[in-house]
Amino acid sequence: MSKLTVLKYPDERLRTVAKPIDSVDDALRATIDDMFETMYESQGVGLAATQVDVHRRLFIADCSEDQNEALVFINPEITKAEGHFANEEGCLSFPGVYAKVERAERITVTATDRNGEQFNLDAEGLLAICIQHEIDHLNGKLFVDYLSPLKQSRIRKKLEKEQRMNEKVGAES
Ligand code: GNR
Ligand code: NI
Repeated sequence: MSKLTVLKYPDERLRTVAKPIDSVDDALRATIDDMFETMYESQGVGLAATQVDVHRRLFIADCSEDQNEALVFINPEITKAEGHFANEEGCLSFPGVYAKVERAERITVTATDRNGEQFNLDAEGLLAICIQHEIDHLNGKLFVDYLSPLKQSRIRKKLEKEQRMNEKVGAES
């Protein structure tokens, strides 16, 4: 297993629309294992393949307290969405950025798991938010897209500045 690099906003590759997966094989399972290592090491509750520059319809999530409820979603589709709910979100592609986003409160999702079996899942709370956030990633959509242009431009400037500073530190050491 190896930790993967997470693309950071405003990297244009985060805008790629991911392609459906037609077979679940060992190579895909190896990518899934690397994604779990990356997500757990980064203290994330979800990670979309798009974020690690793999443009296939796949994401993982673990919204449990003890990091022991690993979920894999291949070719996910939301089949039912009810209610509205605004919650503070973060994203591993936006270090240190948090913003309130409105989502559906309860959803039903259908997807394929790491063994190639189809399943349905009803979700609410953080898991429901996370699933909607991850499916957005697979469509090239980011949580800041829901914010005002002013907030988006502030976030872009802040992250661009931080990345310039990180590059400078990297070059010096
Ligand atoms: O780790 C994450 N936390 C989070 C918190 C609120 C709403 C969504 C998320 S997902 C995020 C990890 C991530 O960037 N997934 O794409
Ligand atoms: Ni994210």
